[in-house]
Amino acid sequence: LEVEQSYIMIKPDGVQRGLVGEIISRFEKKGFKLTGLKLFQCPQELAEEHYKDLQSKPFFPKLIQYITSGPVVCMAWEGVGVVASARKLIGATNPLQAEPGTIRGDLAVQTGRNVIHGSDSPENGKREIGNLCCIL
Ligand code: DAT
Ligand code: MG
Repeated sequence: LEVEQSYIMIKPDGVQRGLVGEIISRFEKKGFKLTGLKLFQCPQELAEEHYKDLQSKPFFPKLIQYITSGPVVCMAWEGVGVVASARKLIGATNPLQAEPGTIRGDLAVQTGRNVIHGSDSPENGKREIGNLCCIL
């Protein structure tokens, strides 16, 4: 396993519901290193770029509407195996199928309001951090 970076984004519902501290705390306690953080209102074009692989899905317009509906918290987390480990901390896409103890399993109900994004590969981690989490 190599040192890698994951793009972790707290979605607008997570920010509105006051879950930022709770979510950051879980990554800190696990032992990963926070290397970038910002509050960001995602413009439509960037949201479409971020989710471009899902362009053809019927839920795509709603997904873009949701992600651009309020500020998100963009973060870069670094560590050995952080991409796969973050996906485990986050839990399944559908919060009703996410295990208790995971972020989605503990804090969410709907797929369309699932609180958090995490990169699905180290390559996408790099790409997403370049796109959205351009710190400083
Ligand atoms: P994940 O966020 O777990 O990586 P994904 O990349 O497959 O899941 O999809 C990105 C987001 O799109 C997901 O967090 C919520 C939304 N989404 C996925 N599948 C959906 C569905 N069947 N209905 C509504 N929204 C969906
Ligand atoms: Mg995904």
